[in-house]
Amino acid sequence: MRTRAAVAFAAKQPLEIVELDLEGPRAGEVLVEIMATGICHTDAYTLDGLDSEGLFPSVLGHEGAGIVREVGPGVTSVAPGDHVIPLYTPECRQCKSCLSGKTNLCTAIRATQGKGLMPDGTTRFSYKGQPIFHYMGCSTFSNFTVLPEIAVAKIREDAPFQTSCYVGCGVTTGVGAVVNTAKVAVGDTIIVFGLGGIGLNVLQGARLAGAGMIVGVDINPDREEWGRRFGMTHFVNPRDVSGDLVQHLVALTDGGADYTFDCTGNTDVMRQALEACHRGWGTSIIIGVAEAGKEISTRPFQLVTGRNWRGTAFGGAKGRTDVPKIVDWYMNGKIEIDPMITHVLSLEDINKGFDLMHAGESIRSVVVY
Ligand code: NAD
Ligand code: AHE
Ligand code: ZN
Repeated sequence: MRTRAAVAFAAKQPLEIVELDLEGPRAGEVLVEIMATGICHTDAYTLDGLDSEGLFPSVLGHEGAGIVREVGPGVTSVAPGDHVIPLYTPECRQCKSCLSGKTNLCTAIRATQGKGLMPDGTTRFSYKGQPIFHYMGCSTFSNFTVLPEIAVAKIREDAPFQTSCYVGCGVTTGVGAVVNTAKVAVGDTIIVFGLGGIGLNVLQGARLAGAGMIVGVDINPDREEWGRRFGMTHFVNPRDVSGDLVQHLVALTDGGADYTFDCTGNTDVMRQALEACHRGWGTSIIIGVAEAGKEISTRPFQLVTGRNWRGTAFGGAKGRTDVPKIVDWYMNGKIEIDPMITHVLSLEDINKGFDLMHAGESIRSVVVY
């Protein structure tokens, strides 16, 4: 079949809207009509050539929602007509990682996914006879895409695509980092660095978990109002702090936070986040994705004296199990999504979404097909 898609032909170039050829689903795969997709900072990072796994030409996008249109041989867990969210972290329920009960990082198809291919080592997309790579196993910047069955979560049919697509990455990552990874307890003090599409969801996760002091840190002053809307109790703009930011935060939080979260992808900020943790027990959780070649550092004494450094992918969520529940939380009013969708665009205007993100003007831009 043919599908309209925004293709990343090369790094640092705007996406181009073209018609691609798309092969139908093979065994264990499903064809999904994507109805809406968010634009996450990770898409921008890959397009900017900062991802060590970045491949071109490819169809980016990993934050979608849509409808199953066709299933390949052997598919049993979904059927045509089902509403689904694509999962860049699949859940096979059979691999060592899934069976461990200790992680959401399913390994069933990770190797081929990182190479821009389907599990059988081939690509379903092509343009003028040339193969086009998949991205994060999702490629939601295409109106139709093919996914392994283990990489779709079936969701309720009354959830609007335009907002529930955000559960495919940002919402689950932010809220999940708080409830699954950190396991924030009632009354805990937290600091969130970076109040964008992910950080605001960390804030609302912290509110849901009953955190006490919820500090937001961002260099964009407009983010203060945004943060307060989602549960932030204190705002710090590093540019307004005259002395050392870490000392300022440690003083503000009576010795440091129980949990800090990096939602910037900046390795200097990651160090600040670790060092703003409380001596003896504070844990810093890295969510941000750093550019290829960057490394984190701190004095080992920071860890000797009881601070912990951790990371999280997709908020520690097991996609097929947890994503439908998070959509329920949204539909039942436990968490908010609608106000964070600041811009709704057509596929033709997708590059505007990247511009808005870089200008700090959007929280989430969503493309509706
Ligand atoms: P975003 O662009 O919407 O937000 C980033 C925010 O960080 C902005 O508000 C910006 O002003 C702020 N910021 C930038 N530099 C800062 C600094 N030095 N100090 C304080 N604040 C600063 O991006 P997003 O979509 O929220 O994504 C955030 C990060 O999370 C990205 O690195 C993205 O790749 C990553 N991410 C990781 C996962 C995961 O599973 N681990 C999932 C989604 C996104
Ligand atoms: N490909 C990069 C790493 C990118 C990365 O860390 N991705 C996150 C999700 S970001 C979503 O917006 C993730 O899930 N990581 C776990 C995984 O298995 O990819 C690199 O550094 O090579
Ligand atoms: Zn993302």
